[in-house]
Amino acid sequence: MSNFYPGNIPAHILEETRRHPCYSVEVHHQFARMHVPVAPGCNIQCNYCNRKFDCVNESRPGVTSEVLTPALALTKYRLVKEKIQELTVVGIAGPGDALADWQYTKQTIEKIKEVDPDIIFCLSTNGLLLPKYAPEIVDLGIHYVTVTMNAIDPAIGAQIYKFVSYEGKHHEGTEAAALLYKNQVAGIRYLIEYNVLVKINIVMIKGINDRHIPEVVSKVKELGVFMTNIMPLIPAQGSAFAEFPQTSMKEINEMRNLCQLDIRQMRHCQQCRADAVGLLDEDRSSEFRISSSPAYQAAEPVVPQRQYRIAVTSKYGKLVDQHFGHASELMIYQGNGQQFSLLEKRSVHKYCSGMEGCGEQEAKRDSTIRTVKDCQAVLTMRIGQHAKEKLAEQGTRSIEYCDSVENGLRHAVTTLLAEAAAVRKGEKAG
Ligand code: CLF
Ligand code: SF4
Repeated sequence: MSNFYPGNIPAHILEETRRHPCYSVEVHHQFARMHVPVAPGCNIQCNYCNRKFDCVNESRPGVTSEVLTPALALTKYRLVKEKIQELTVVGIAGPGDALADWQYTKQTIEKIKEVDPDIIFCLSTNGLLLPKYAPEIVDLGIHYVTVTMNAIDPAIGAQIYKFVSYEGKHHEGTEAAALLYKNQVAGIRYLIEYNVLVKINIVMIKGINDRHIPEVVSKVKELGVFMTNIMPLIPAQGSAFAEFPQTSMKEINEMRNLCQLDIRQMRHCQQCRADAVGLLDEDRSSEFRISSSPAYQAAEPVVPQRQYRIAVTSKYGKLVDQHFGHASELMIYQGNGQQFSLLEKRSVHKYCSGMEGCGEQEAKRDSTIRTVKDCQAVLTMRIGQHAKEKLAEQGTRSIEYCDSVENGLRHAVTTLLAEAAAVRKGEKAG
Protein backbone atom coordinates (compact mmCIF):
# COMPACT_ATOMS: atom_id res chain seq x y z
CA MET A 1 0.00 0.00 0.00
CA SER A 2 2.97 2.26 0.30
CA ASN A 3 2.54 3.13 -3.37
CA PHE A 4 -0.28 5.44 -2.26
CA TYR A 5 1.95 7.60 -0.09
CA PRO A 6 2.43 11.02 -1.62
CA GLY A 7 6.01 11.05 -2.79
CA ASN A 8 7.17 14.33 -1.28
CA ILE A 9 6.09 13.88 2.36
CA PRO A 10 9.14 14.15 4.61
CA ALA A 11 10.24 10.88 6.16
CA HIS A 12 9.75 12.12 9.74
CA ILE A 13 6.07 12.85 9.08
CA LEU A 14 5.51 9.48 7.44
CA GLU A 15 7.26 7.90 10.41
CA GLU A 16 4.97 9.85 12.74
CA THR A 17 1.89 8.25 11.13
CA ARG A 18 3.09 5.02 12.76
CA ARG A 19 1.87 6.58 16.03
CA HIS A 20 -1.48 7.78 14.62
CA PRO A 21 -4.20 5.14 15.12
CA CYS A 22 -6.52 6.53 12.41
CA TYR A 23 -3.85 6.95 9.77
CA SER A 24 -2.14 3.59 10.46
CA VAL A 25 -4.50 0.66 10.84
CA GLU A 26 -1.57 -1.47 12.07
CA VAL A 27 -1.29 0.53 15.31
CA HIS A 28 -4.92 1.19 16.12
CA HIS A 29 -4.88 -1.38 18.94
CA GLN A 30 -1.65 0.05 20.28
CA PHE A 31 -2.02 3.85 20.40
CA ALA A 32 -4.83 6.01 21.73
CA ARG A 33 -6.29 9.34 20.73
CA MET A 34 -8.36 11.85 22.63
CA HIS A 35 -10.72 14.42 21.20
CA VAL A 36 -11.06 17.73 22.99
CA PRO A 37 -14.55 19.14 22.34
CA VAL A 38 -13.70 22.83 22.20
CA ALA A 39 -15.36 23.87 18.92
CA PRO A 40 -19.16 24.08 19.24
CA GLY A 41 -20.04 26.33 16.26
CA CYS A 42 -20.60 25.41 12.66
CA ASN A 43 -20.95 27.50 9.52
CA ILE A 44 -22.82 25.15 7.22
CA GLN A 45 -25.87 22.94 7.56
CA CYS A 46 -25.54 19.39 6.29
CA ASN A 47 -28.92 17.79 5.68
CA TYR A 48 -27.86 14.68 7.63
CA CYS A 49 -27.01 16.67 10.75
CA ASN A 50 -29.19 17.53 13.71
CA ARG A 51 -27.22 20.29 15.39
CA LYS A 52 -28.29 19.24 18.88
CA PHE A 53 -25.62 16.58 18.55
CA ASP A 54 -21.96 16.26 17.52
CA CYS A 55 -20.80 16.93 13.97
CA VAL A 56 -21.90 13.85 12.03
CA ASN A 57 -18.94 14.22 9.70
CA GLU A 58 -16.85 12.33 12.29
CA SER A 59 -19.43 11.21 14.83
CA ARG A 60 -22.21 8.70 15.03
CA PRO A 61 -25.54 10.59 14.97
CA GLY A 62 -27.24 11.12 18.31
CA VAL A 63 -24.03 11.63 20.30
CA THR A 64 -23.71 14.72 22.46
CA SER A 65 -20.44 15.91 23.93
CA GLU A 66 -19.80 18.59 26.48
CA VAL A 67 -18.04 21.71 25.34
CA LEU A 68 -14.74 22.65 27.03
CA THR A 69 -12.85 25.90 27.19
CA PRO A 70 -9.22 25.68 25.99
CA ALA A 71 -8.02 25.93 29.62
CA LEU A 72 -10.22 23.06 30.65
CA ALA A 73 -9.15 21.05 27.61
CA LEU A 74 -5.58 21.34 28.89
CA THR A 75 -6.63 20.16 32.36
CA LYS A 76 -8.37 17.19 30.78
CA TYR A 77 -5.38 16.44 28.56
CA ARG A 78 -3.08 16.26 31.59
CA LEU A 79 -5.40 13.86 33.41
CA VAL A 80 -5.88 11.62 30.38
CA LYS A 81 -2.16 11.54 29.62
CA GLU A 82 -1.44 10.54 33.21
CA LYS A 83 -3.88 7.60 32.98
CA ILE A 84 -3.42 6.53 29.35
CA GLN A 85 0.27 6.17 28.56
CA GLU A 86 -0.47 5.11 24.96
CA LEU A 87 -2.01 8.50 24.16
CA THR A 88 -0.29 9.83 21.06
CA VAL A 89 -2.89 12.02 19.31
CA VAL A 90 -5.06 14.97 20.33
CA GLY A 91 -7.83 15.57 17.81
CA ILE A 92 -10.35 18.38 17.51
CA ALA A 93 -13.49 17.09 15.85
CA GLY A 94 -16.19 19.47 17.04
CA PRO A 95 -18.75 19.06 18.42
CA GLY A 96 -19.21 21.54 15.52
CA ASP A 97 -16.52 22.50 13.03
CA ALA A 98 -12.92 22.85 14.26
CA LEU A 99 -12.37 25.97 12.13
CA ALA A 100 -15.69 27.73 12.80
CA ASP A 101 -14.38 28.31 16.32
CA TRP A 102 -10.76 28.64 15.28
CA GLN A 103 -9.72 30.80 18.22
CA TYR A 104 -10.63 27.99 20.65
CA THR A 105 -9.08 25.32 18.50
CA LYS A 106 -5.87 27.31 18.17
CA GLN A 107 -5.64 28.24 21.85
CA THR A 108 -6.21 24.61 22.83
CA ILE A 109 -3.43 23.37 20.59
CA GLU A 110 -1.02 26.06 21.78
CA LYS A 111 -1.70 25.25 25.43
CA ILE A 112 -1.26 21.49 25.02
CA LYS A 113 1.81 21.94 22.85
CA GLU A 114 3.41 24.04 25.56
CA VAL A 115 3.26 21.14 28.01
CA ASP A 116 3.83 18.35 25.47
CA PRO A 117 5.65 19.30 22.27
CA ASP A 118 5.67 15.65 21.07
CA ILE A 119 1.94 15.06 20.96
CA ILE A 120 0.42 14.74 17.46
CA PHE A 121 -2.43 17.15 16.62
CA CYS A 122 -5.24 16.32 14.25
CA LEU A 123 -8.23 18.35 13.03
CA SER A 124 -11.50 17.53 11.35
CA THR A 125 -13.39 20.16 9.35
CA ASN A 126 -15.97 20.75 6.65
CA GLY A 127 -13.24 22.79 4.92
CA LEU A 128 -15.17 26.04 4.39
CA LEU A 129 -12.61 28.11 6.29
CA LEU A 130 -9.51 26.26 5.16
CA PRO A 131 -8.35 28.99 2.75
CA LYS A 132 -8.34 31.39 5.71
CA TYR A 133 -6.74 29.16 8.34
CA ALA A 134 -4.58 26.66 6.41
CA PRO A 135 -1.46 28.85 6.85
CA GLU A 136 -2.01 28.96 10.63
CA ILE A 137 -2.63 25.21 10.69
CA VAL A 138 0.72 24.69 9.00
CA ASP A 139 2.45 27.19 11.30
CA LEU A 140 1.07 25.40 14.36
CA GLY A 141 2.77 22.21 13.17
CA ILE A 142 -0.44 20.24 12.57
CA HIS A 143 0.30 17.37 10.18
CA TYR A 144 -3.15 15.73 10.00
CA VAL A 145 -6.37 17.28 8.74
CA THR A 146 -9.60 15.53 7.78
CA VAL A 147 -11.96 17.29 5.37
CA THR A 148 -15.46 15.99 4.74
CA MET A 149 -16.15 16.26 1.02
CA ASN A 150 -19.37 14.64 -0.11
CA ALA A 151 -19.58 15.99 -3.65
CA ILE A 152 -17.62 17.79 -6.30
CA ASP A 153 -20.70 18.48 -8.45
CA PRO A 154 -22.62 21.50 -7.07
CA ALA A 155 -25.94 20.01 -8.25
CA ILE A 156 -25.29 17.01 -5.97
CA GLY A 157 -23.82 19.14 -3.18
CA ALA A 158 -26.97 21.30 -3.24
CA GLN A 159 -28.98 18.23 -2.20
CA ILE A 160 -26.65 17.62 0.76
CA TYR A 161 -26.10 21.12 2.16
CA LYS A 162 -29.00 23.30 3.24
CA PHE A 163 -26.90 26.42 3.56
CA VAL A 164 -23.39 27.78 3.91
CA SER A 165 -22.62 30.88 5.98
CA TYR A 166 -19.50 32.58 4.74
CA GLU A 167 -18.06 36.00 5.54
CA GLY A 168 -21.41 37.26 6.83
CA LYS A 169 -23.39 36.01 3.83
CA HIS A 170 -25.93 33.22 3.62
CA HIS A 171 -25.71 30.93 0.58
CA GLU A 172 -28.04 28.18 -0.57
CA GLY A 173 -28.41 25.72 -3.46
CA THR A 174 -25.71 25.15 -6.05
CA GLU A 175 -24.08 28.46 -5.16
CA ALA A 176 -23.51 27.26 -1.59
CA ALA A 177 -22.22 23.85 -2.70
CA ALA A 178 -19.89 25.41 -5.28
CA LEU A 179 -18.48 27.84 -2.71
CA LEU A 180 -17.87 25.06 -0.20
CA TYR A 181 -16.18 22.89 -2.82
CA LYS A 182 -14.00 25.76 -4.08
CA ASN A 183 -12.78 26.49 -0.55
CA GLN A 184 -12.20 22.82 0.20
CA VAL A 185 -10.04 22.40 -2.89
CA ALA A 186 -8.05 25.60 -2.27
CA GLY A 187 -7.46 24.64 1.36
CA ILE A 188 -6.50 21.03 0.59
CA ARG A 189 -4.05 22.19 -2.08
CA TYR A 190 -2.36 24.51 0.40
CA LEU A 191 -2.17 21.88 3.15
CA ILE A 192 -0.71 19.27 0.83
CA GLU A 193 1.83 21.73 -0.49
CA TYR A 194 3.01 22.14 3.10
CA ASN A 195 3.17 18.39 3.80
CA VAL A 196 -0.02 18.03 5.80
CA LEU A 197 -1.53 14.54 5.43
CA VAL A 198 -5.12 15.12 4.38
CA LYS A 199 -7.78 12.46 4.86
CA ILE A 200 -11.16 12.88 3.12
CA ASN A 201 -14.33 11.70 4.81
CA ILE A 202 -17.23 10.97 2.46
CA VAL A 203 -20.71 10.24 3.77
CA MET A 204 -22.36 7.80 1.36
CA ILE A 205 -25.99 8.79 0.88
CA LYS A 206 -28.07 6.40 -1.22
CA GLY A 207 -29.78 8.03 -4.16
CA ILE A 208 -27.78 11.26 -3.74
CA ASN A 209 -24.02 10.84 -3.92
CA ASP A 210 -23.49 7.06 -3.96
CA ARG A 211 -22.82 6.87 -7.71
CA HIS A 212 -20.81 10.10 -7.55
CA ILE A 213 -18.28 8.90 -4.95
CA PRO A 214 -15.74 7.51 -7.48
CA GLU A 215 -15.55 11.01 -9.02
CA VAL A 216 -14.93 12.57 -5.62
CA VAL A 217 -12.22 10.00 -4.94
CA SER A 218 -10.61 10.58 -8.31
CA LYS A 219 -10.53 14.35 -7.69
CA VAL A 220 -9.00 14.07 -4.23
CA LYS A 221 -6.47 11.58 -5.53
CA GLU A 222 -5.43 14.19 -8.08
CA LEU A 223 -5.03 16.70 -5.22
CA GLY A 224 -2.68 14.26 -3.46
CA VAL A 225 -4.67 13.33 -0.34
CA PHE A 226 -3.42 10.53 1.88
CA MET A 227 -6.59 8.41 2.06
CA THR A 228 -10.37 8.44 1.95
CA ASN A 229 -12.79 7.30 4.62
CA ILE A 230 -16.15 6.36 3.04
CA MET A 231 -18.71 6.33 5.83
CA PRO A 232 -22.34 5.20 5.96
CA LEU A 233 -25.20 7.64 6.27
CA ILE A 234 -26.83 6.81 9.59
CA PRO A 235 -30.04 8.82 9.47
CA ALA A 236 -30.12 11.25 12.41
CA GLN A 237 -33.45 11.97 14.08
CA GLY A 238 -34.57 15.53 13.50
CA SER A 239 -32.33 15.98 10.44
CA ALA A 240 -33.63 16.59 6.91
CA PHE A 241 -32.43 13.07 5.98
CA ALA A 242 -34.06 11.40 8.99
CA GLU A 243 -36.24 9.21 6.77
CA PHE A 244 -33.45 8.24 4.36
CA PRO A 245 -32.32 4.59 4.29
CA GLN A 246 -29.17 3.78 6.25
CA THR A 247 -26.27 2.82 3.98
CA SER A 248 -25.32 -0.78 4.76
CA MET A 249 -21.73 -1.84 5.50
CA LYS A 250 -21.98 -4.18 2.50
CA GLU A 251 -22.59 -1.18 0.24
CA ILE A 252 -19.84 0.80 1.97
CA ASN A 253 -17.33 -2.02 1.58
CA GLU A 254 -18.19 -2.50 -2.08
CA MET A 255 -17.56 1.20 -2.67
CA ARG A 256 -14.32 1.05 -0.67
CA ASN A 257 -13.16 -1.94 -2.72
CA LEU A 258 -13.83 -0.03 -5.90
CA CYS A 259 -12.03 3.09 -4.68
CA GLN A 260 -9.17 1.08 -3.18
CA LEU A 261 -7.85 0.80 -6.73
CA ASP A 262 -7.30 4.57 -6.71
CA ILE A 263 -6.42 5.48 -3.18
CA ARG A 264 -5.78 4.06 0.30
CA GLN A 265 -9.04 3.32 2.15
CA MET A 266 -9.73 3.69 5.85
CA ARG A 267 -11.72 0.68 7.04
CA HIS A 268 -11.39 0.90 10.82
CA CYS A 269 -13.20 4.20 11.51
CA GLN A 270 -15.40 4.14 14.60
CA GLN A 271 -17.29 7.42 13.95
CA CYS A 272 -16.06 8.63 17.31
CA ARG A 273 -17.63 11.14 19.68
CA ALA A 274 -16.25 14.70 19.78
CA ASP A 275 -14.99 13.86 23.30
CA ALA A 276 -13.76 10.31 22.55
CA VAL A 277 -10.83 9.09 24.66
CA GLY A 278 -8.76 5.91 24.37
CA LEU A 279 -8.12 3.24 21.75
CA LEU A 280 -10.39 3.59 18.70
CA ASP A 281 -12.39 0.49 19.60
CA GLU A 282 -12.42 1.05 23.36
CA ASP A 283 -13.92 4.44 24.13
CA ARG A 284 -13.21 5.64 27.68
CA SER A 285 -14.83 9.08 27.38
CA SER A 286 -17.25 8.37 30.25
CA GLU A 287 -14.30 8.08 32.69
CA PHE A 288 -13.20 11.59 31.85
CA ARG A 289 -16.54 13.35 31.57
CA ILE A 290 -16.59 16.81 33.17
CA SER A 291 -19.82 16.24 35.06
CA SER A 292 -18.43 13.13 36.73
CA SER A 293 -15.06 14.56 37.74
CA PRO A 294 -14.68 16.77 40.81
CA ALA A 295 -11.16 17.62 39.58
CA TYR A 296 -12.57 19.41 36.57
CA GLN A 297 -15.31 21.13 38.47
CA ALA A 298 -12.72 22.50 40.87
CA ALA A 299 -10.61 23.67 37.95
CA GLU A 300 -13.33 25.56 36.14
CA PRO A 301 -17.08 25.12 35.93
CA VAL A 302 -17.83 24.40 32.29
CA VAL A 303 -21.43 23.36 32.58
CA PRO A 304 -22.47 26.47 34.41
CA GLN A 305 -25.27 26.45 36.92
CA ARG A 306 -25.73 30.18 36.57
CA GLN A 307 -28.26 31.65 34.21
CA TYR A 308 -27.26 33.73 31.20
CA ARG A 309 -29.46 36.29 29.50
CA ILE A 310 -28.49 36.98 25.91
CA ALA A 311 -30.05 39.36 23.34
CA VAL A 312 -30.02 38.03 19.77
CA THR A 313 -30.50 39.79 16.44
CA SER A 314 -32.14 37.56 13.82
CA LYS A 315 -34.29 38.18 10.75
CA TYR A 316 -36.58 35.16 11.11
CA GLY A 317 -35.59 33.76 14.50
CA LYS A 318 -33.46 30.86 13.25
CA LEU A 319 -30.09 32.32 12.33
CA VAL A 320 -27.90 35.03 13.78
CA ASP A 321 -28.06 36.88 10.47
CA GLN A 322 -28.81 40.52 11.28
CA HIS A 323 -26.71 43.60 11.99
CA PHE A 324 -27.28 45.03 15.49
CA GLY A 325 -28.15 48.44 14.02
CA HIS A 326 -30.71 46.94 11.61
CA ALA A 327 -32.75 45.10 14.23
CA SER A 328 -36.22 46.39 15.09
CA GLU A 329 -36.70 43.61 17.58
CA LEU A 330 -34.31 41.78 19.93
CA MET A 331 -34.94 38.21 21.02
CA ILE A 332 -34.06 37.74 24.67
CA TYR A 333 -32.97 34.23 25.59
CA GLN A 334 -32.25 32.87 29.04
CA GLY A 335 -30.50 29.61 29.91
CA ASN A 336 -27.67 27.79 31.63
CA GLY A 337 -25.26 27.59 28.72
CA GLN A 338 -26.51 24.23 27.40
CA GLN A 339 -30.24 24.90 27.20
CA PHE A 340 -31.97 28.19 26.50
CA SER A 341 -35.53 29.38 26.23
CA LEU A 342 -36.91 32.48 24.57
CA LEU A 343 -37.99 34.82 27.37
CA GLU A 344 -39.46 37.61 25.26
CA LYS A 345 -39.03 39.83 22.21
CA ARG A 346 -38.22 43.48 22.82
CA SER A 347 -39.02 46.12 20.21
CA VAL A 348 -36.27 48.63 19.56
CA HIS A 349 -35.64 51.45 17.10
CA LYS A 350 -33.56 50.62 14.06
CA TYR A 351 -30.80 53.19 14.19
CA CYS A 352 -28.44 52.30 11.36
CA SER A 353 -30.16 53.67 8.25
CA GLY A 354 -27.60 55.86 6.58
CA MET A 355 -25.90 59.12 7.40
CA GLU A 356 -28.97 61.30 7.71
CA GLY A 357 -30.23 62.39 11.11
CA CYS A 358 -27.12 61.27 12.97
CA GLY A 359 -28.09 62.92 16.25
CA GLU A 360 -31.40 61.14 16.16
CA GLN A 361 -29.69 57.87 15.31
CA GLU A 362 -27.40 58.23 18.30
CA ALA A 363 -30.40 58.68 20.60
CA LYS A 364 -32.02 55.59 19.08
CA ARG A 365 -28.83 53.60 19.49
CA ASP A 366 -28.50 54.61 23.13
CA SER A 367 -32.07 53.60 23.78
CA THR A 368 -31.48 50.19 22.10
CA ILE A 369 -28.41 49.68 24.23
CA ARG A 370 -30.34 50.45 27.43
CA THR A 371 -32.93 47.86 26.36
CA VAL A 372 -30.37 45.09 26.93
CA LYS A 373 -28.90 46.40 30.19
CA ASP A 374 -29.92 43.19 31.98
CA CYS A 375 -28.18 40.95 29.39
CA GLN A 376 -24.63 39.61 29.73
CA ALA A 377 -24.20 39.58 25.97
CA VAL A 378 -25.58 40.64 22.63
CA LEU A 379 -25.24 37.98 19.95
CA THR A 380 -25.30 39.54 16.52
CA MET A 381 -23.99 39.11 12.99
CA ARG A 382 -22.24 42.51 12.97
CA ILE A 383 -22.03 45.52 15.25
CA GLY A 384 -20.36 48.90 14.94
CA GLN A 385 -17.40 49.80 17.14
CA HIS A 386 -19.23 52.64 18.87
CA ALA A 387 -22.22 50.52 19.85
CA LYS A 388 -19.82 47.82 21.03
CA GLU A 389 -18.04 50.28 23.33
CA LYS A 390 -21.33 51.65 24.68
CA LEU A 391 -22.51 48.12 25.43
CA ALA A 392 -19.20 47.32 27.14
CA GLU A 393 -19.60 50.39 29.39
CA GLN A 394 -22.82 48.94 30.80
CA GLY A 395 -21.26 45.46 31.13
CA THR A 396 -22.86 43.85 28.07
CA ARG A 397 -20.43 41.95 25.88
CA SER A 398 -21.03 41.97 22.10
CA ILE A 399 -20.33 38.72 20.30
CA GLU A 400 -20.33 38.57 16.51
CA TYR A 401 -21.40 35.28 15.02
CA CYS A 402 -23.00 33.85 11.91
CA ASP A 403 -24.76 30.53 12.36
CA SER A 404 -27.92 29.20 13.97
CA VAL A 405 -29.27 30.92 17.08
CA GLU A 406 -28.96 27.65 18.99
CA ASN A 407 -25.24 27.28 18.26
CA GLY A 408 -24.70 30.99 18.75
CA LEU A 409 -26.07 30.89 22.29
CA ARG A 410 -23.71 28.05 23.24
CA HIS A 411 -20.86 29.88 21.54
CA ALA A 412 -21.69 33.06 23.48
CA VAL A 413 -21.55 31.27 26.83
CA THR A 414 -18.30 29.52 25.91
CA THR A 415 -16.87 32.93 25.02
CA LEU A 416 -18.04 34.49 28.28
CA LEU A 417 -16.58 31.57 30.26
CA ALA A 418 -13.26 31.69 28.40
CA GLU A 419 -12.97 35.42 29.01
CA ALA A 420 -13.86 35.08 32.69
CA ALA A 421 -11.20 32.36 33.01
CA ALA A 422 -8.61 34.59 31.31
CA VAL A 423 -9.45 37.45 33.70
CA ARG A 424 -9.14 35.12 36.72
CA LYS A 425 -5.80 33.89 35.41
CA GLY A 426 -4.61 37.49 34.86
CA GLU A 427 -5.68 38.42 38.38
CA LYS A 428 -3.80 35.47 39.83
CA ALA A 429 -0.70 36.30 37.80
CA GLY A 430 -0.94 39.95 38.82
FE1 CLF B 1 -9.79 12.17 15.69
FE2 CLF B 1 -10.37 12.01 13.20
FE3 CLF B 1 -7.99 12.82 13.89
FE4 CLF B 1 -8.68 10.29 14.22
S1 CLF B 1 -10.90 10.21 14.77
S2 CLF B 1 -9.86 13.90 14.29
S3 CLF B 1 -8.47 11.37 12.28
S4 CLF B 1 -7.72 11.62 15.77
FE5 CLF B 1 -10.48 8.29 13.44
FE6 CLF B 1 -12.60 8.47 14.90
FE7 CLF B 1 -12.86 7.66 12.45
FE8 CLF B 1 -12.24 10.14 12.95
S5 CLF B 1 -11.75 6.63 14.07
S6 CLF B 1 -14.11 9.20 13.52
S7 CLF B 1 -11.27 8.83 11.47
FE1 SF4 C 1 -23.31 19.25 11.31
FE2 SF4 C 1 -21.66 21.30 10.68
FE3 SF4 C 1 -20.70 18.83 11.00
FE4 SF4 C 1 -22.23 19.41 8.88
S1 SF4 C 1 -20.19 20.23 9.34
S2 SF4 C 1 -22.35 17.56 10.16
S3 SF4 C 1 -23.68 20.87 9.81
S4 SF4 C 1 -21.68 20.10 12.61
